[in-house]
Amino acid sequence: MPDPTTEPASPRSGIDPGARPGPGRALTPAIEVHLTDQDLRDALEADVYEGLTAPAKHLPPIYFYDDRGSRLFDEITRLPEYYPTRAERSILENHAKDIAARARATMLIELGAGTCDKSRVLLDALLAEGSLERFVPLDVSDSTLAAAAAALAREYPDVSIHPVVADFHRHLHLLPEGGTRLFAFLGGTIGNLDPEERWTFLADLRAAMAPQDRVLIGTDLVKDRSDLVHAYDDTAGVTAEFNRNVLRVLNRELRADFDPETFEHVALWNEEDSRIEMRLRSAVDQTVHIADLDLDVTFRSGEELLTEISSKFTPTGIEHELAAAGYGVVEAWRSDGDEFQLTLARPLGSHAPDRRPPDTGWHGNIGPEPEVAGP
Ligand code: SAH
Ligand code: AVI
Repeated sequence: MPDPTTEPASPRSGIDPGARPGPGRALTPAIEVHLTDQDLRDALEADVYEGLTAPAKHLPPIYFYDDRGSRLFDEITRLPEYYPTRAERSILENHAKDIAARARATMLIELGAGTCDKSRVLLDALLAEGSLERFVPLDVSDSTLAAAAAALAREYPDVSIHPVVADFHRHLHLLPEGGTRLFAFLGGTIGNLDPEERWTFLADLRAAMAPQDRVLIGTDLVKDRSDLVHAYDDTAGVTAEFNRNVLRVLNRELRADFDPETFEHVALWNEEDSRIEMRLRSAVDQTVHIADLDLDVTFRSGEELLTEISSKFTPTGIEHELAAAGYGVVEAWRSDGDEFQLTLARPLGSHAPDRRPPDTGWHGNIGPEPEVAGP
């Protein structure tokens, strides 16, 4: 997201003219931009107006990730309570060779790549496999992406690094084509989508995939409620700051006058929908003015604003919903303590299904548990 307090490492609104493609390329890779500042601004205005005038107030999680929000998320991944990053990394470290052998990808495309920390494990394995030519990290956060791409270009001089600023809800059909592609959607970010968004995302991706392409999806698994809640309510208060950061984004981008300190961080387990919900609870009766929308928003003391869902899945549910969206599971791997799963899937049939199948939640317990490779 645009952040006037920091100078982006690369221009957002077009291809960096200083970058040179090909082996031995310049250290600042060209950035392909499908999400301009104006697009993001239009979406922000529409989402904030809709979400804050709804009877149950809500905001989409995409707006957490300005420069500060991306840094806070990076801090979260190192917290003792936040197990998903460590669990996913351990699966990658144990099985990246196997993933690379099965995918044989010439191009790795990572959706919601962030700092690309874990991508390196996949890049190393695909290089060792001898197939990799190009890495395409995609993210909405331009400054994080630019910094990650510059570092990767230095570390992997033989790989063409091609960063893309885009929205994975809208721009999957615009991704680079050709060769054999491995799409990676790591971190459990698919859990931040509600069931309908997930199905649309999977169907859009399926439509963009060629028969030889594969997708690797990271999903957090259902587990003990207290471990889940602690992961989203750490003692150092980093997740609380990450949660409140969305209010700072609204203050800066839309000239709102939220006082973030008057909103308490809430992380609760919604058993019925199998998801953690992050909310911000107003500690007082208050009215917030959003100047750029010419909007006053009233909060009663105790009223909550839903800022993020983080769905937790079962292996069976994952397989079932992938099948419903036109994918077959190639193989799935779980972390030692069964906290997290990585699933490698391939497109089935000649094209994706064109309408939503009834009632397919990823957390549904339908049918027997599938075979999962051990750690
Ligand atoms: N994949 C990394 C980062 C996860 S954090 C990991 O596993 O650690 C989620 C990332 O998705 C952030 O970098 C955020 O900027 C990005 N993101 C969120 N919504 C997005 C969207 N709609 N389109 C593209 N990127 C998005
Ligand atoms: C990016 N995403 C998978 C994180 C999650 O766990 O849902 C975002 C996050 N929110 C709070 N902590 C981490």
